[in-house]
Amino acid sequence: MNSTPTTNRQLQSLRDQINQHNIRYYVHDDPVVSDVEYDQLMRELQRLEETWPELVTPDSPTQRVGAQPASEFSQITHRIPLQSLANAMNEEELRQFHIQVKRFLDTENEIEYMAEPKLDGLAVELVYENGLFVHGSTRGDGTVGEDITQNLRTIKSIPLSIASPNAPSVLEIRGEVFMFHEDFRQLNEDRLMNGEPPFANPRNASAGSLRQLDPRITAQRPLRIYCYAPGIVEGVTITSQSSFLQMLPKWGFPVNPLIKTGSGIKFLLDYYQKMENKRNNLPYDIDGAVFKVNRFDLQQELGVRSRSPRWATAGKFKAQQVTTTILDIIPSVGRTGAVTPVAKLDPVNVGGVVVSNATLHNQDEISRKDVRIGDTVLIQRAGDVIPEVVKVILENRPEDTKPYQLPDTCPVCDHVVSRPEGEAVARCQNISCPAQIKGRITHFVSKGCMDIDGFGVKLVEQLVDEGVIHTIADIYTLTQSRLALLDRMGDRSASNIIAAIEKSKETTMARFIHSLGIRNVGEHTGKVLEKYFNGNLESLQNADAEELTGIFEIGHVMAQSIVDFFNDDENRNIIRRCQDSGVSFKLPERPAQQILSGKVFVFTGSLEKFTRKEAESWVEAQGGRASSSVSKNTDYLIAGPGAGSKLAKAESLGVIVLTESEFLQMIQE
Ligand code: 5U1
Repeated sequence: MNSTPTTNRQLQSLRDQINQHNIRYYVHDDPVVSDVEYDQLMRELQRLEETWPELVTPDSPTQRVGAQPASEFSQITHRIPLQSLANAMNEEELRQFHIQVKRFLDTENEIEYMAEPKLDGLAVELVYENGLFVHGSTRGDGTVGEDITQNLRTIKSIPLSIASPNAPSVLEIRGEVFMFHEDFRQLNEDRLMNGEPPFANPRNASAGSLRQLDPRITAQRPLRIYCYAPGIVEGVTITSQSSFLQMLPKWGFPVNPLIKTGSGIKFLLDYYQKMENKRNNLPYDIDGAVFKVNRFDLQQELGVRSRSPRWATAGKFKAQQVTTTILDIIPSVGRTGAVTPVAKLDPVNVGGVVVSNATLHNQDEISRKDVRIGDTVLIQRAGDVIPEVVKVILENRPEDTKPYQLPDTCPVCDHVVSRPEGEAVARCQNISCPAQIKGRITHFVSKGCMDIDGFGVKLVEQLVDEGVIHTIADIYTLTQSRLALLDRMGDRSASNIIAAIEKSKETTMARFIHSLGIRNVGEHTGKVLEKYFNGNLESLQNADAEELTGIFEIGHVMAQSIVDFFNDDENRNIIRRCQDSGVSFKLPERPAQQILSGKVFVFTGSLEKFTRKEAESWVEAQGGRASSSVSKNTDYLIAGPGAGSKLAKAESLGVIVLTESEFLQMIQE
């Protein structure tokens, strides 16, 4: 049978009606048809599409569950990384955020913010090209996520095509996938009826559902999405977070109805307080409130740190607390030798997560709280932070308890444990302690470091316990045949691990520095050092504390840790062995001629001839560095009209001050 234009129109009309009903239901929470009427439209569409399969379009509502089960998820590199949010744990930290924003922007004007509830779900990215949903991914490590397009297509609140005729040609949207409490309760009830284990909480249920290899299973899970941020947007100009969130429902995307804009610290504190009061009455889990500087140009100016933007913060709510009993206290030894007492608890559910360990931090904390084995304690869990013991319920203390004292020898290697003066942490002094070795290697191979896929804690433990590896350099001597000898290790896994080790060899100096586990040196410092030493590890190894403290963002403690680390012959030897095995660094790209090499610039006031972002990128392209604050290390302050405290400080420090025109002339020369 041949289709006719009438059939085509009929099909399109049905698709439009169903899409509009989805938007009424999921975006506006205001359905205008009953479930029965909606189902009738779907059935009619299915019937017609079965008759004319050549007329089925990829964005038809019948095409949400089409794909066959996959064997694994492929990876997607986000074109703009999905950053995480810095946390403000209380009102004071929220005030600090506001102060820092104003200081950074060097303004006395009130800052406009957008406030949103922080959903406890899973961050995803949706990508639309020419109005069609083309792929979607998990956040992953922020740079690379998993391709879960087929699963996201099954979520009815995600449009498969954009409703509006003037949709952007490219639209990337970030949002949170989550479940309503009521849907979660029903899902668990059904699972119990079917003899399946229930999910611990809505977040786990959402994560488990999104990571199904078979989209037909995901389709049965009551997932929702609220969208909250743009990635790349082409074809329309949007200037603020609030205008973006206003556009989203017009394009068919659900946005949390509790978002609000307002100005100043009072707005931030009021919203934070209101959301915390509302928290237990909302139909879904939230664990805080997100605050973003509203204007995109100001967001640009504020820029990003290594993982989180300066223009946003998550105001986290107070921790959830419950009581339980301490069954035992076990000292645990970390990669720096720090001995941390861990309370083994009678497992207890805290806000949907079963907790069986809590940190007791150190001996001083144990003594101050007088925590003993057998005590009933109040524990708390705040977000992703390790649960901790808040206090002992003394009324419930059994009779024969004894004060707890950490052992003075290492529980792993029996070597002496000592506590340097003025420090709270006791450390095992044996750098060959197996616990430290395992900790250092586990850190080295972890995701944020050398990112050796498949090299988990269990494998590290096996390899160290069997004496196969002792240092990070030994990782690069592993062979497939040696790995295959390990218990529960197949040939295929061994080959995958060797491939991942090989892949990790091409890295960056920043990543490698972070991976070495130098005390007080994290990911961001790795980047700072890479930039300063221009990818030359040799120069870093030979730098003294004076040179290091001269680098913006490197303080005395950090500088000393770095010097101590590289003064150790064993550490140098391990690094050399890694390099001999092929570990090499991609050099940061720089132009041949660098007229501003090593020069530090600060921009202040309202710039009229160029944007701050442009100026910063010119400076960086010529080997200089843009900084946010004036210090003795600043070489030039570029002051636009209305420059305030930074100008005064620069003058007092004798920093060269240039106008915008002088700066332009300088870089053009
Ligand atoms: N509501 C909301 N949640 N959330 C999470 N907004 C928001 N923004 C985020 C994240 C990670 O990141 C911004 C940096 C876009």
